Amino acid sequence: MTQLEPIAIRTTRPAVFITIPLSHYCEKARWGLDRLGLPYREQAHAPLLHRLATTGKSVGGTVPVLLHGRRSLCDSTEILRYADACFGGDLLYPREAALRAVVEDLVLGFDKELGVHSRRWAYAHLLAETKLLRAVWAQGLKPLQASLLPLITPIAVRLVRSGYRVTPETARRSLDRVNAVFRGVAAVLADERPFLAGNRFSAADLTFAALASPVLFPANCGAALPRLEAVPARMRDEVLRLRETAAGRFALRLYLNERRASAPTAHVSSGTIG
Ligand SMILES: N[C@@H](CCC(=O)N[C@@H](CS)C(=O)NCC(=O)O)C(=O)O
Repeated sequence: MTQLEPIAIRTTRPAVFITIPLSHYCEKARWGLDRLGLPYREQAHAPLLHRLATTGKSVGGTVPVLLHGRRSLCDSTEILRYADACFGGDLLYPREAALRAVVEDLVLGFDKELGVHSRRWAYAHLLAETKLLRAVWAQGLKPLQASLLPLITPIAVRLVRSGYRVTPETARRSLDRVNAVFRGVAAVLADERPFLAGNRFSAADLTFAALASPVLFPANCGAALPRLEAVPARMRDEVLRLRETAAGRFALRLYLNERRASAPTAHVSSGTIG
């Protein structure tokens, strides 16, 4: 794995990385930060309470948000581009223009399609499992936020259901969309290339694997996913099936070979109200 010395950022204090630990978009950004070794301190939030930290920073108050020096990056792709640039570029985003355009295109496509549909499908199974969800949402929180979870969970469940339009019908359609993305990825990989764009790992591979994590539950994943054994059988069966597809195997291989653990400076702590 390529690792450059972070010359440009050595003097800056660790970035603040605002997350909901279950979020796969947060996992996407976290993977980039970990891979490049950009020092950060993760500030974990319960859903709803994250708004206290993100409102006025990101469009719609979403996570992840990265605060670094005077910069605030409010979207997972922006964070990947920024981290890459901090280390001189050409690590997650190829310097060569045509190849970079391919990577940008793939990332955008996964953001808009895979990320939305893998999340909706996963929530369709998890929203009914209130106890499990609450335990997952509690991971990484400081005691005050964790103590508010019993109060917040029923409201957050309702908001997630309506905000992401989670119904049995939309969940079925979302699974179809995930399957279609997986087929597309399998088609790209059919010539036995090792990565999606060019012959080395890029933001495209990272984004695919991270945004597929809610349907694959990869070992090594930095998101606070429940244990696969703890989820409803119908969800588990589908995860096991997707893991056996060519794209599923590819994502699991990326997690195994390309996802190293969080940097030693990184740790989950709670947010401003914790
Ligand atoms: N385009 C954004 C999407 C981020 C996103 O949808 N984040 C979700 C968590 S997975 C979120 O913040 N949801 C809570 C909210 O909308 O307030 C990115 O890539 O960062």
